[in-house]
Amino acid sequence: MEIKGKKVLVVGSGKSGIGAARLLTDVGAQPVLFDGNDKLDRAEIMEKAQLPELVVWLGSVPEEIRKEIALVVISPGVPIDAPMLDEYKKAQIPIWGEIELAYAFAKGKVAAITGTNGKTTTTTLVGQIMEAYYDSVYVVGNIGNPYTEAALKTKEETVTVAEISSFQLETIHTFKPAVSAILNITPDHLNRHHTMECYVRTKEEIARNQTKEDICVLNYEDPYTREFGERCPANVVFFSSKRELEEGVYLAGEDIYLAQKLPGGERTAKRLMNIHDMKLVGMCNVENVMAAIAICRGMQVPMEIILKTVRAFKAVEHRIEFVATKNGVDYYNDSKGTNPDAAIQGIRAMDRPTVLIGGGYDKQSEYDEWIEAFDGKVKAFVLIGQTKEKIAACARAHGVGNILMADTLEEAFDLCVKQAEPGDAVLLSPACASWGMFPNYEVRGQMFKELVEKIGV
Ligand code: UMA
Repeated sequence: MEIKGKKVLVVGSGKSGIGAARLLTDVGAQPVLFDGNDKLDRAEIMEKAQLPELVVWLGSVPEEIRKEIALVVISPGVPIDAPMLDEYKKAQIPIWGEIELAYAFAKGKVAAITGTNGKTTTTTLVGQIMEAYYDSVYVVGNIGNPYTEAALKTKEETVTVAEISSFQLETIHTFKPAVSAILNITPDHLNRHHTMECYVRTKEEIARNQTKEDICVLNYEDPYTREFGERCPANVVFFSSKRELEEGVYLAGEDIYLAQKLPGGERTAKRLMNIHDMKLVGMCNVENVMAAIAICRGMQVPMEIILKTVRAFKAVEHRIEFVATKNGVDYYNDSKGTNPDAAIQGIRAMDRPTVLIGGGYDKQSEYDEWIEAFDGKVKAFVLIGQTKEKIAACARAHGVGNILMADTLEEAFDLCVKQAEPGDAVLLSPACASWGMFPNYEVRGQMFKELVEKIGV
């Protein structure tokens, strides 16, 4: 689609909307930036965008402008079924996501990673491996760097590593990664996608334009992704933490192996590394590493470079991140535990009595499995946010005692400090998004870390 000179409505004035408006300006289109929140400050948006000519509308867009729109580009936070999009759908105006817009102007090859959990760790690791081998590498997407900010800098030899959320997958049309990966699929964002089936289908979109010349890396131990392997249009490479695979990357004992079929049909299995040779902890990270190995092999990176980078790789910020020991108590920031499944990994990684902070924005999740995973380790459970009553009721039903309520993270933190004794851990792993209390999980995690640093000062 030729968009030079055309009016393009960009919905959402966050990182994605600003990235999209900049790219559109650079390619000669006329972006109209719209945000549904009329309380925002126009001057602040203009300042962030650094586009003096940018047209910004807050709350609503006048009808005469709406009539001239040739393309709508939506931010990930805007659902595809948002009522404001109805008139454009009716008029058959194309609606793209920010990822689709970036892809339309980007060059080179893409490795795209999705999954409910482990996306950020895997994307960061894959990015570092690519950087160790290729000269031009961009790491973009849900990780916090809009793809549109990088797209026009890419060249034929560029490798783009993209973390892609289900929100972003709702609005791709031609996006075609050379290698895609779905790490796992467990319930999340059901308020947005309505049903689990819809959420699973949205995740599968990552491979929709791939062919047998492309690769899709899937988790053999996840029932949804294993089943998708039978229908996937790409050449599937499985990884498994539970069994020896005929072909793919798998864990046997404490060693990671790569099994391949040779052209003559003969199978070879090569030991790649011991899991204690890496700095990451937890089975979820062993799975992330196996996926990263499969992805990078699919992108033709030599195995010795992959393994060298894996061995040196350290945990990502906000993901079961050790902050400090204060008065004999270890503090961990797992603010990225934004859904029950991620928070299960957080509590499982603790090996001592733990004071746990949970709760936040309500994504209509169920908390039973998370609370069952406490395994008697949670000595005090401090709850915050919109979900605190729902989680408290669930915790009581599972026999968890010592449940404390707080209105703010600061208040919750003070309660934790009082409850924790030397030898204990304090863990922020909320099982909920931060929205409603914080702009994002990074700000929540940062505040937690600052509170830890202030202890005893
Ligand atoms: N808005 C509207 N109308 C709507 C919804 C939102 O106008 O119907 C406006 C809001 O008023 C706000 C703006 O849109 O001003 C925000 O847009 P956004 O929510 O898409 O946020 P961005 O700042 O553009 O950040 C997005 C991702 N956010 C979401 O998916 C909610 C970021 O992922 C991502 O890093 C960034 O693009 C760059 O690609 C964050 C996230 O929480 C980390 N992702 C979820 C997750 O990981 O679970 C999916």
